Amino acid sequence: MEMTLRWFGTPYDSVTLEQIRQIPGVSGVITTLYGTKPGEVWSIEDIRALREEVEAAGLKISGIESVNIHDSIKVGDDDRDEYIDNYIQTLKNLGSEGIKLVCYNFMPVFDWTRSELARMRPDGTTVLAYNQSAVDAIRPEAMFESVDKSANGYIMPGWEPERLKDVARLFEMYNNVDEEKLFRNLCYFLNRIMPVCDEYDIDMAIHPDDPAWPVFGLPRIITGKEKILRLMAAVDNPHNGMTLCTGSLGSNPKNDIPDIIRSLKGRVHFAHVRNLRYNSPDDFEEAAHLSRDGSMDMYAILKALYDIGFSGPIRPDHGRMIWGESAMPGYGLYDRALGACYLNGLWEAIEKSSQA
Ligand code: DNO
Repeated sequence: MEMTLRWFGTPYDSVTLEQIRQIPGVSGVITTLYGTKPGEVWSIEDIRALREEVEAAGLKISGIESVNIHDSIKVGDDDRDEYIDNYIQTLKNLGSEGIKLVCYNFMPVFDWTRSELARMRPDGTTVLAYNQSAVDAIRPEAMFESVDKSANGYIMPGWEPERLKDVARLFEMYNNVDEEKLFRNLCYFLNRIMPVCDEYDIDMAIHPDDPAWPVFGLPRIITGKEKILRLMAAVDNPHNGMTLCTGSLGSNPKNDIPDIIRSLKGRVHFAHVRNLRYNSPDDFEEAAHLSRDGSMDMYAILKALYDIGFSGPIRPDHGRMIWGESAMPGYGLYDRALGACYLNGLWEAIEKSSQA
């Protein structure tokens, strides 16, 4: 296991590489070329400049989150092959710069969805939260505006204003796309990119849908154990793997996360570990990483990762906003640093007690 922190790049993040380097036990960042649009080729020069900046700060690039997928690929439009060719070129460029892990998602239109980006908790901290009735009551356009307005001036991942300014057209693209078609399009994409992943030893790590059910009537396909295992079997190559995101899978309390982890031995390439608190079947909010602050057993989750021999990067996920910090919601320094220390502590205890 390698502890990392997500970092959006100097122009986009309030957190610096120097700060990340000072978190005990964090040796790498998970980063991206945040200014690129889905479908563009990432040039070797841009990738190299990013790598050199990270390395100059004494860290390494442990993986990319995300190389986003163009909607034409998700929908299966006539021009999808051109966009897949571009994706393949990006993978080759990443591979030749020594980057071997790519996190992506296959959610239509939006990436993750939350109804609030700063819900106040009794201790004065704020967290991201999801309320189904609030989501049901809002149009997607209004949702975008509200996310954009509450993002403290940052661009939230997956909510790029330029792509989403025409939400209605994006929704139209998905008119004839049901779960089955989306699944087939995902397999088509993966089958086309696997040869280059084999050649450059790149692990593709699909991120689960967040929340783990359809929103705004759009299909969602990476929501639980059965569907994940179906994908692993459909493209049965070890480079086709998962980002095990506890907060996303865990949005549905019926998902038994340690069991899902154990069923995915060899296919978990990356882990996002964070806790959630369920308030009602309709409502959850994010919590501190500590088990007793939320509804998940973080020890059981890490123990399952340890038991399947997980050796990839792990990162604390969304943190609370604490100590007056102003940052991209979920991505401040302080609470994620606390999360990294807590997860490192749990891991050390698991490791030592397993070897005793
Ligand atoms: C939200 C993140 C997601 C994730 C993508 C992966 O904060 O977990 O935006 O990065 O779904 O492609």
